[in-house]
Amino acid sequence: MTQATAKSYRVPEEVLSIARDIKEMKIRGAGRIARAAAKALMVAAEKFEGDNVSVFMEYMEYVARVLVSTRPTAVSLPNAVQYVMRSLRGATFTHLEDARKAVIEKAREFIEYSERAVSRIGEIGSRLISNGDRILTHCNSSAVESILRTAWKQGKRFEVYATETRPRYQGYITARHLAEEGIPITLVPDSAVLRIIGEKKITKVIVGADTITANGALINKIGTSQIALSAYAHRIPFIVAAETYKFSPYTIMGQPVKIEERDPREVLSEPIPGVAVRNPAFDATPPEYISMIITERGIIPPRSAALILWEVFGRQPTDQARRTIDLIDVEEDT
Ligand code: RUB
Repeated sequence: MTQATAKSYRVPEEVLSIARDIKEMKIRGAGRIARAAAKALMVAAEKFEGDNVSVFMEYMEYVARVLVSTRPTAVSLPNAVQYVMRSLRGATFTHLEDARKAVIEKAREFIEYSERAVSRIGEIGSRLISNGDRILTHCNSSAVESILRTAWKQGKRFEVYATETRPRYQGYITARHLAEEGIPITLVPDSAVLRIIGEKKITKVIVGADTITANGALINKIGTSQIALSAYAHRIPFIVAAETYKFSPYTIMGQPVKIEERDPREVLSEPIPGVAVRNPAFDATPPEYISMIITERGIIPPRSAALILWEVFGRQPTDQARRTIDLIDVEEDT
């Protein structure tokens, strides 16, 4: 049997290019990645050229696998793909147009939900911001930006410290966005965090999330756990902003979260002979160091993560956790 490829399925270039952009981090941040994946499934459904329902199903499953294979850590990606694909997986269609419509509707629904969730987190989280706050954030998170922007628009006055976030410097994105809003923002090296917390009397740390596990641990950009430890040492709140599709149903069965290990050249562009380089892109912060998680459904203590999973996924988490998928690399395959 010959191996199916993007070419044999005639996957549109627009879909493959979204997958490549996620892999190469031109599209990045857990929420954006999830919305881009839903959009890719929508485009794939719209542009499918055949007329056979079962070929359409196979083709859509193939596209889903390519998308899920792009980056391993943010659970928002498989959650978004699963949300859209459930429209096909649980149903029997006789007409291609009905199947196509089902995918397009679900993808649109996910994207709209996700955008509303980010702005709802902004509203809920803004209530926690007070005049005079000195807030530290790490990396670049749309959910965190939504909180800060909303609070600022409400007239609250505070200042923000953003870490550079080596090696990809996503902190620069945060700094630029907040400066555009007129929010006082100071960029600091990652290694200055403990010093800044003490010296500037930081009042709150707020970060985003790539994945929240069933026991309430946070998986986020590398360096997050060091910041959480520093906040804990100074007894200041460490707050996480996470839409509910960043909670991982897979972890209910104890499946560990895969930490993406990226190209060492992101750390050291010119290799030094005899020097090994590691470049893990994410780390895990245990629930003990997390004060609260702001979701679009309200604020929860980290230990209630399993309740969110139960509410959002119902009995499905275990079904999902049993699913194993063969990964397909978008670059090697196209
Ligand atoms: C981004 C990162 C962000 C979360 C949350 O990592 O760790 O904190 O994804 O972002 P990367 P958002 O740049 O490697 O994708 O709130 O925008 O979903």
